[in-house]
Amino acid sequence: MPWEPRPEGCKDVIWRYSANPIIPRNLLPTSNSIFNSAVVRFGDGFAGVFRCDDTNRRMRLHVGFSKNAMNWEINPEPLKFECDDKEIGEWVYGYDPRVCFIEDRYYVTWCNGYHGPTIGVAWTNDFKTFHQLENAFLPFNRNGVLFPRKFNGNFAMLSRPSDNGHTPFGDIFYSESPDLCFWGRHRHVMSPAKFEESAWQCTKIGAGPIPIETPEGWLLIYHGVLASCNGFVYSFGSALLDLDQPWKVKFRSGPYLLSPQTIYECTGDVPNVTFPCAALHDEETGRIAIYYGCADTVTGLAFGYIPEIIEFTKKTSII
Ligand code: BMA
Repeated sequence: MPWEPRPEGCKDVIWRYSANPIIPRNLLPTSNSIFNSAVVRFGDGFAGVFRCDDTNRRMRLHVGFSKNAMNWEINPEPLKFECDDKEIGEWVYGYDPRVCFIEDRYYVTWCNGYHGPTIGVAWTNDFKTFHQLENAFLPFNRNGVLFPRKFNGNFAMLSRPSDNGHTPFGDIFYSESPDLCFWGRHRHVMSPAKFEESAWQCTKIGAGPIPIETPEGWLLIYHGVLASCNGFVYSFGSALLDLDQPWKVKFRSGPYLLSPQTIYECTGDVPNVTFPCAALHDEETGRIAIYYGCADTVTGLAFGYIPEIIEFTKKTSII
């Protein structure tokens, strides 16, 4: 997996890759921007589903492959889902994908246009054919993130009910499904923080990469939004969720892990956005590489150690 050691003198829990951004906005002849994307290990390399907004400014998903998870070859043609039901399969728009391996296949969840944004679900074995299932929830919803294993035989997903626009609110919820068609057992996970306590996450929050199972709980990296006098600012932080009842939050970081500070995070189509959608990690070394969209324009990479992130989450917790 990609890795670069912590720079000398750096005391931050996570640090940016020195060659960021790893994916430029115009990698494809038709791309306006490539960001908020999902990557996973696949075969002897890596695969991913990328948010590529085109130069019509339409939000499209594209499949990509890489040997080292840093240099990506992204298909110039948009991803086309196969779906038995025309009403569900009709493409309107899609963005902010996540990819999760559960049991024997890869599942893609994304923000799917169906009378407004909701959570689309599909699966693939080969990143060539994608079988689209029912939308998980009613509109409006965003940031649908599956857990990598079942709970009492049920699939589990985090999501963030929203509105049809640039939602000025948002809590994270948990839901279960026996078949990825019917969803229920909805539970509240967490609300935005109090402004006085942790302002970067006081307007809305949403799950980021697929949660990582650790002995201390599910490590959830999530984005949080501050409504500043100059618009929304998207940072990200970390939480630890109960291993058996993942809607119960044990710890939640007060400070952010990363906020928009570099030129590529602060300038672009939407300034001041760092938006994580995927992470690769190594059990043995504890290393983690977090993929995040920068200013809704390019894709960046940040590194850290899972044990250090857990320690930070507990030490700074606002719970
Ligand atoms: C959210 C989503 C994200 C985007 C963010 C900042 O509502 O649309 O895709 O990165 O806004 O524009």
